[in-house]
Amino acid sequence: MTNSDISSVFDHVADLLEYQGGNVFRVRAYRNAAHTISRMVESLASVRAAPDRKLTDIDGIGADLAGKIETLLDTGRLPLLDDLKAKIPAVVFELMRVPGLGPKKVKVLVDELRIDSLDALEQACRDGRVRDVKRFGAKTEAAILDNIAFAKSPEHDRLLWEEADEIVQTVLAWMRRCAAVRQAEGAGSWRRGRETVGDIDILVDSDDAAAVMDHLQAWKECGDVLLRGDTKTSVRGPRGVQIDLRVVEHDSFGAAWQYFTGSKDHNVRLRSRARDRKLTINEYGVFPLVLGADADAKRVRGKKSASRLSQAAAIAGRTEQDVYQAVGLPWIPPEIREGGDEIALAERDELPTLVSLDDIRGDLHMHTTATDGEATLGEMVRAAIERGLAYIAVTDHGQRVTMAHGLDAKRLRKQWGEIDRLNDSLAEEGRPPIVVLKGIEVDMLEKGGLDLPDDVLEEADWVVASLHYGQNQPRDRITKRIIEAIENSCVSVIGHPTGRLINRRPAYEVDMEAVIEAAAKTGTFLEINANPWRLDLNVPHAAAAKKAGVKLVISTDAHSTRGLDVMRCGILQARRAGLEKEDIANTRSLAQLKKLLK
Ligand code: DGT
Ligand code: CA
Ligand code: CA
Ligand code: ZN
Repeated sequence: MTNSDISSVFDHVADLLEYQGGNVFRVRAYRNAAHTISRMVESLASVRAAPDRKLTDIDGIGADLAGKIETLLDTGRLPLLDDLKAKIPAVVFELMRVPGLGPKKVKVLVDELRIDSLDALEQACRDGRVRDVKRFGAKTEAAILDNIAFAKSPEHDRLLWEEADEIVQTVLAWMRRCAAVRQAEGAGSWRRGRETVGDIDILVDSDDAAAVMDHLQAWKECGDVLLRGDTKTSVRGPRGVQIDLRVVEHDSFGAAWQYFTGSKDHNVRLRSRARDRKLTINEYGVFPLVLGADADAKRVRGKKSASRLSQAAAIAGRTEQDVYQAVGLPWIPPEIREGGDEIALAERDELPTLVSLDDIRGDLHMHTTATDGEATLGEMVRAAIERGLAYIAVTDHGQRVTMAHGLDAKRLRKQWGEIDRLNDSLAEEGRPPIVVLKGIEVDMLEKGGLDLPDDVLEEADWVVASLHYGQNQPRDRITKRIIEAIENSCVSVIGHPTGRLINRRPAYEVDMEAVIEAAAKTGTFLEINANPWRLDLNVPHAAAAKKAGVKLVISTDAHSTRGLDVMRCGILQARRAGLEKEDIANTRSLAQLKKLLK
């Protein structure tokens, strides 16, 4: 079990104990442990294995929790959680998936309204019965109704890309240990870098499909086998995710990789292009279109003999490049294979040169222990140097974010003093390995304005303005707050401009067109927040910003040193929006970035 698995088990336990009305200190202990573990850099397994370390050295982990961690590491289960689950009706889990419904509210709904399903809750809201429950009211009722629609959508029951990536990397590493495997790769939505992934698609080049499928089933993380055919098997992997494994022959690998990477829309368009050229494309290769051949291919699809038979006539199939070339196209990056204008662009040789991780020179949004970060200023700077960054901006929260002990002018200036001294000492060693910008993440206040005065912000090198409070305000109010910040000459960038949290919370109501227009007019940047839960701006908005001439900033919003590593998630998002190096401000050198600043 990974740290995040164990963290979510503890979170789950905390929820269920809270539902039962358990001891608040016990609930809090699980909650805190979950939080700490989710932010640890080292894996719990390695802490446990180290001879000179103990699990109980970790903040908030006493002997009892350490024992539970060991049980989880050894068995992958926690008897306490199983007990709790057995005692609590299933509807509770269903209801807790609704954003904004915690264990306490769920308990009231179940006890007082005898709610026994999500549908029943929806009906109760429609009937106006929820508003009469103590401490609920009409506004809460309306919010619950909205959030039920959100929770019900299958769109919100998918893995985050980063979670899927962890599984993909582990399963590929395992598959590559099998002697029968010539090549193993990931495909599907994971390869296209989608925000979320439904199931995981793995492709293997091998002559011995049975041995390859046996190897997958021998993986210690392999759960139920859902299906097993001659060349395809589907199994349950970690977190219950479905893994589809397909085994193909060497000369078909490129065709199969192309086919199973998708998207479906992209493939449909590619096939119709092939047809225009008297060709047919399938997962075995590209073939001359002869009357009846397609029907043949359908009839025999998936049979080994059939793939051999069709290979005799294949004009491409070994690599993806060959497949695209056979229909007169350059290779198209997976992130833009969504059935938009990518084939037209490829045809005209106008595919964008998508931004890549290597292009990034700086990270302009991060937190330290001065507010809600886990690492000190020095630790963050060192981690940024290790990651090869040329500059960073330290952007702790402004004073409005009381929960995070936000900075007032005095504490902020004190931090900036530390940053000055740090830059000086880095410069003493000759060419400084990194430059640290004096930044701040100010809050756009509910009533308008920012939570720190302009005379303070004028001293900053970099100002992120974000909207954390009053997210339920009407659309025009929120839009006005954001545009006001954009028009403030001190503000460099708008942080996570729509506030959405994937699978958890929809974006607030905002007129993005007006925001983009104002950003273009004033030369304010918009953020692509790289945190895998946020990825905010989303793809359509980021593409629209580019079109309007707005520069984007890809930032990690790191709250720990490990948090700096999510930059790659933001890069994938930018690539899917078709963004190039030129469109991203933090691909510039610091000198160029400063010129670009308004
Ligand atoms: P997901 O799993 O919901 O995140 O999305 P995908 O894109 O990974 O979809 P999945 O796993 O159903 O299929 C993987 C790829 O295989 C898909 O992107 C295209 C290809 N594929 C699957 N089924 C079909 C099909 O019926 N027709 C075509 N043209 N392609 C298909
Ligand atoms: Ca898939
Ligand atoms: Ca699949
Ligand atoms: Zn932040």
